[in-house]
Amino acid sequence: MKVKVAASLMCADLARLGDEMKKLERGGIDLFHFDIMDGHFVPNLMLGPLILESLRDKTSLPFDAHLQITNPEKYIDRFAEVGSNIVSVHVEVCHSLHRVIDVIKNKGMKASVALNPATPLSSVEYVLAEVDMVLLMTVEPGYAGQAFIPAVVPKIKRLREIIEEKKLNIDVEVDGNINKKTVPQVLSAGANVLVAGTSSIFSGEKDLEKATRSFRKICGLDSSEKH
Ligand code: S6P
Ligand code: MG
Repeated sequence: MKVKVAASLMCADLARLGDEMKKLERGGIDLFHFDIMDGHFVPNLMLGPLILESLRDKTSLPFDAHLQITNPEKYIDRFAEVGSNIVSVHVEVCHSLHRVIDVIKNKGMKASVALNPATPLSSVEYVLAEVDMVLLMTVEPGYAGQAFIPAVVPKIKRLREIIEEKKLNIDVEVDGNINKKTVPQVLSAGANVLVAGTSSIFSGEKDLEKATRSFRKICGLDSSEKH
């Protein structure tokens, strides 16, 4: 599977998001990751569909919307309208997972299911053939800047084995404290979409384009390659 880096925009300078996106794009970023938080499924409040809408014409790169909200099914249409390309819903809050996945796909978007660190892989076993991506949280959702939960590494490995056994074509995204130290572990376990936040590209380096390029090198990617 092609390795891709997604920039977590909640970690960027929110007053200059359009400019930040240009720098990330020049540095070779593959996707823009938006964390939508409702203060209910997670304790924090963050972003919303209007942010995606206002940034949609700034780039042609895919928008990866990570819904950390209860009742995600109520908002799928809205996230389609504002130009999301991939929508992740948390299995912990979906009672009718097949239906939500259908709605996402019928709107022409890629469907992804997200799992908290302690949520077992069995929760997605029966929908695996329907999804384009599985997002494994490597921290508890809610905040940037948390410590990596190593128990997720064997879970990534097992998920990749299941995907291969079933001959499926599914991206495995990992989210939370993905940095120089954890990249080798998650890549060798079988993750291929890496969310970059405060522990990598947004760690305070002034030059965001350069930070993106160096992180891609750590991930074994050459920022000059076409994607
Ligand atoms: C957390 C959210 C994440 C964070 C990202 C931050 O709820 O889903 O996408 O924004 O993990 O990265 P870092 O490197 O600060 O952990
Ligand atoms: Mg996220």
